Amino acid sequence: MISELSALDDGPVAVAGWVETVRDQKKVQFVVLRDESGALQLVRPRPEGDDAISTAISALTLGSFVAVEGQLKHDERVKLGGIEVKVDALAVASASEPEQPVAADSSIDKRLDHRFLDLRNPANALVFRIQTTFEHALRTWWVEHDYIEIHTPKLMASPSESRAELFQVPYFETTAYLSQSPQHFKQMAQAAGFGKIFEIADAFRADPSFTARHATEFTSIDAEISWIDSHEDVMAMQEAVLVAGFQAVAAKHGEEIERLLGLTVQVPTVPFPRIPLAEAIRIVAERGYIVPRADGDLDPEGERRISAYVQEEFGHDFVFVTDYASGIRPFYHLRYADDPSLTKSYDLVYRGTEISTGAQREHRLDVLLEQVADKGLDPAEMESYLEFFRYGVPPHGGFGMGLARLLMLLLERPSIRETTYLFRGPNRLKP
Ligand code: AMO
Repeated sequence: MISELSALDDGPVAVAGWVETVRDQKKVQFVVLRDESGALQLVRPRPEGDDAISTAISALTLGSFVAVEGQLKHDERVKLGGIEVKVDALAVASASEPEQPVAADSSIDKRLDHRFLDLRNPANALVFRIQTTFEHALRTWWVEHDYIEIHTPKLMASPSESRAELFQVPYFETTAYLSQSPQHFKQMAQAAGFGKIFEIADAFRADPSFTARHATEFTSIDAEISWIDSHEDVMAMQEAVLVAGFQAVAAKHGEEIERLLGLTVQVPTVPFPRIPLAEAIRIVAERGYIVPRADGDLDPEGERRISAYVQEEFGHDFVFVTDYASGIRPFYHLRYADDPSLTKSYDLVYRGTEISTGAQREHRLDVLLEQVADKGLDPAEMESYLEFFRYGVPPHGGFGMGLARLLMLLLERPSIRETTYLFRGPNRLKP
């Protein structure tokens, strides 16, 4: 790998990568070669009357993948890492067409059309190294805490969240739905006595919006745990696992993130601030913003405002907004015994945007059936879900969190299009 060269002594080496620039001068030819680990200057003094190698270098098109043998030389004057390789042999594995369809300043749509070229940009590829480290850290935390990893089906007989935003697919003689969330099956794992589970997998929403934070297919990070006293236990677990993820990213990529993205990773402190929704609405109102939603939920501007308040007041990037009204929460959220108008639930807002929803779930079948009726839902349609509650189930709760949203906010990217490997939206199914 190119990144390994500087540790080697001068002498023969073999490297491979794609051509980033060519400076085809009269006396000497320079090529910048890049692989996934870094970039390297290749040099070749031009022989009188040219030869096969100098002709091949002159003919190189940007982006072509080439393999090179040559002599490594340390030289402080070389800006790119203080090393260069003098070319002895060069083979083009696969030539690029001469015109590259995208540049760093192309529109995001153009870049996504040619995502594989866009991802050759080291800053764009770094997002997915960070994602790998982050997911690995979460998974490690859960595995070390005895969680079971589950893989739930994405083809469903009934909607997993609501009838809205639902993709239907022909399924032999019937219709299937694409899973909007593993909600049902992570709860099933509690009825199965698994105790603590997690899943990192795709979720689908037929959401027609074109915002920076909505996709029709996204990676959802989900966890569910038994024997909780309230949503507080879920929040405590979620903040611990997030800290593990942030610590791992800061340790492994902190320097590269500074260099390529100009950002410092802030590992959050625990506990994250918690503010009941009614109080959050009051705080932003006192600070001049009346949330315009009739249903009493925070709108995106309200989320930004409460985050700004938390940042000023507590110096924290995260806030758990808790105790949502029953009217704006799904039927499965557990309601307070002394005030059934409120649920034991929360949204996690990070730097002004909701990244997660969590709650204690209603595990008592009789109460659950009342809440199903209260929401005007048809219990017959939910029979296979309700079945999980007929033979005993412990008190439980969990959360779902959008991976791309979190990365967008962490890395200060303008859209989840930048932090999703291949974005899917209402008018994007390719590549
Ligand atoms: P919710 O619907 O709030 O909750 O989704 C949880 C989190 O998933 C992410 N998300 C999305 N990301 C990108 N594009 C979308 N269209 C999109 N929709 C949702 C967000 C959001 O906060 N079952 C519950 C979770 C639970 O209670 O365990 C649920 O799905 O980051």
